[in-house]
Amino acid sequence: MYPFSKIEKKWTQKWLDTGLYEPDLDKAKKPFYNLMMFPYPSAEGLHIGSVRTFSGVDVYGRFMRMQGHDVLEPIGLDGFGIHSENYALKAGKHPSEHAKESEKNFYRQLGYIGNGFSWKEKLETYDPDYYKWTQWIFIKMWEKGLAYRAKTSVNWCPSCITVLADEQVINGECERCGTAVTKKELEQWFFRITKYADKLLRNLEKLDWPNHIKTAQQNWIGKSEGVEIIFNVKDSNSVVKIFTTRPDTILGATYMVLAPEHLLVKELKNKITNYKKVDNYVEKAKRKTENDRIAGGKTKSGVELGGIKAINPATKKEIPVWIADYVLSSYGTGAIMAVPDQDERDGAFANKFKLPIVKTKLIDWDKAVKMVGGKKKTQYHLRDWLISRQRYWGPPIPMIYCVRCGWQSAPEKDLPILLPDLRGFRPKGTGEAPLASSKAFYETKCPKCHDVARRETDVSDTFLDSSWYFFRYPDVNRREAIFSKQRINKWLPVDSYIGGVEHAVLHLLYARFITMAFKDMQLINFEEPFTRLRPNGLITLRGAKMSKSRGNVVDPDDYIGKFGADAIRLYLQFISPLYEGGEWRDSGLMGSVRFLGRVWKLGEKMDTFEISRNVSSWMHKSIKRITDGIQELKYNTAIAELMVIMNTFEGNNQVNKKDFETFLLLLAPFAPFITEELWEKLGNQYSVHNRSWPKYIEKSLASNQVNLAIQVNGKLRGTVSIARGLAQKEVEKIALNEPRVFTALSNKKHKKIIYVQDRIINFVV
Ligand code: ANZ
Ligand code: ZN
Repeated sequence: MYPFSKIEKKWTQKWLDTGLYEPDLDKAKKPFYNLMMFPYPSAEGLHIGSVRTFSGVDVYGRFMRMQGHDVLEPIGLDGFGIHSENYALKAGKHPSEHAKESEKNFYRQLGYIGNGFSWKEKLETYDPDYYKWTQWIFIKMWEKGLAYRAKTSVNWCPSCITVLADEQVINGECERCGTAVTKKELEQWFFRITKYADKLLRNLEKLDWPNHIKTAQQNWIGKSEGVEIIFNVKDSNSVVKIFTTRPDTILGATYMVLAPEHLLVKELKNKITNYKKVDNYVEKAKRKTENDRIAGGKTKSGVELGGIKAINPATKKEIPVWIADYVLSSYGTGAIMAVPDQDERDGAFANKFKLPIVKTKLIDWDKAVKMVGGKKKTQYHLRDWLISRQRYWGPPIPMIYCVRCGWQSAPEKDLPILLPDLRGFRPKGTGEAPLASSKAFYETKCPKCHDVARRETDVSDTFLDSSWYFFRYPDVNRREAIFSKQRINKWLPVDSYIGGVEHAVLHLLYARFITMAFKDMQLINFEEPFTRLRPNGLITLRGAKMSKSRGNVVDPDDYIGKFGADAIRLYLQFISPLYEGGEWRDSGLMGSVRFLGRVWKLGEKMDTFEISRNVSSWMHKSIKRITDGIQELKYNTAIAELMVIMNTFEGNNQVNKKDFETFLLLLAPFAPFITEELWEKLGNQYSVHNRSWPKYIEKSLASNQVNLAIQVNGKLRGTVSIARGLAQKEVEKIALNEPRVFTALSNKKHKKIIYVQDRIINFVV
């Protein structure tokens, strides 16, 4: 083994001292913003899967730097939020203490993996210098009418004891803790993401993103074109407005269904003959999760509104009106016309409750609208982003309530509204946030009338913290503004973004929304934050996802001291393309350890040779393969090619120094330490990492030269470059002249020659 410990320490320090990875943020000529998704570290530290993503992103950054770009590769952490707070609760610690420990451990580990981080641009979401601007964004959203307060039925996690946004309910469960989510009527803060529904949808087309992520966003936004039609209630002034995408089926509408929470139920209270039963059902439905309700397709339930009939405007027939929980209050108008003959769910419901079914005569879509006076309407499934949380560990929402003047934003000069060091931070379960117990916090003055007023005690969603962090990195030290427009327009949009696909409709949607809002506030001049997005694969151990609590984890701390960062990095990228996953094997790591050992050995004796100032022609194909592999994040193929080059070197008795230097340049993004050391040993100028990436000559690719392997008894003894299609007799002559072959054969007579045209000649003795 080579002295990796010494080498890695030496260069980590020198890179820091010389600011090798700090681009000039104002003067950079070819800015390249190389970003990985914002990590939220746990106290347990990194596992090897995160190291793979981080170093995988770094390979790309180093490659782009050698292509002449000024690369910004910042790092920071997302430490606010329910996830960290829940962990602190479990560990019996205050979230701020827990955060301090995780932060220290996180940066310690990131310090040794050999990434070219721009450390000066570091940021943490719980730093008041950062969340001051998170609060500032809230105020701007309020000023632009993009933040509002409303009472609706919202998602409630009974375990985290807080509300959640729709995007944070995954298959009916809390995104953070996996508990089944229920509904609650509460007044909450929302961001009007629906204002951008159409733009969020339309812009997808021009993004260089994986298709499955685009599709996920498309489905989540869920555009549907339909009509709103009014049905009159018999003997009443009340009407039912429905939303349908199939007005052409209206002749088959034999009954109606309202969502249980529909306002009409209360409005018609005096007319409904079975109100008690109806009210019972409404109460029961409220306690169900939305997921139960959608899945309710199998066990349909509902109650007829006794004494109520509606009139189908097309057939003029009286039809019954039901409430049922398969109709959602939050979509369309919260009411439907049921066409049991055409719609499967309506059919099942009608069968169960013996409701009339007729064979539907379809009419022309546009004609039907006209016939009943319907209004065309584009409906989106996307709902506004519920942004308030009844928790402690987040930025206090910078709003103030005055009984006389109503809701107002806190004056900007008062930012940040500091999160107080509250010992009783445990969520209460009353729907009231922990900060509501601190009079010192909530008591304030109304900015308008100066009378006593009350601060909002909810904090904002962590996803708000992470929706804008990439805007702060290029300008972390700016005091008077969130960022300078000039800086941001220079560095953003992010050129390469790599991260987990589980964020398809969470972070990736929120970040796009905030960017669009910034554009409309004229803070920036673009509207999409991430030009190229690529997912990262997952590394498994014994076939399963790594998890510390289940003891199924590879901890980089256990390996770094024994094998060094270069070997770990190289192996992690050799497993598969970065966007694919794979299984961690210690034996695989050993392969990369041995490989670097060979590179070291060759490098140590290299300085004695200098054959030519030019790169040998056979290298060009390899340069092309490695370049293409990195460009497409198929690092594994690039590394395989590096191995081919090494084999060739070892097969030859002399290695052209220029070739070896080229090899070091090609290996540098993967193994930044050993290459830097050998580069120096060969007498080159610091640093290998800002040298130009080797170029290949197109002409040489199609050259008539081939590499021929020469073996003696199947063992490689040399490689020579020969003309393609050379006669065997000629090849034998050249091969026998190779010194190492000559020595290996010494005086022995060979019995047999195995020859594979243009590839191998093997002398069997
Ligand atoms: C009559 C009809 C006939 C319908 C038919 C469908 C098929 P998307 O595509 O998702 O927009 N709908 C409307 N509001 C609803 C609500 N709040 N809860 C549950 N279902 C609701 O779906 C639109 C269709 O879903 C609408 O068109 C309506 O049923 C139903 F053969 O109206 B349709
Ligand atoms: Zn006031």
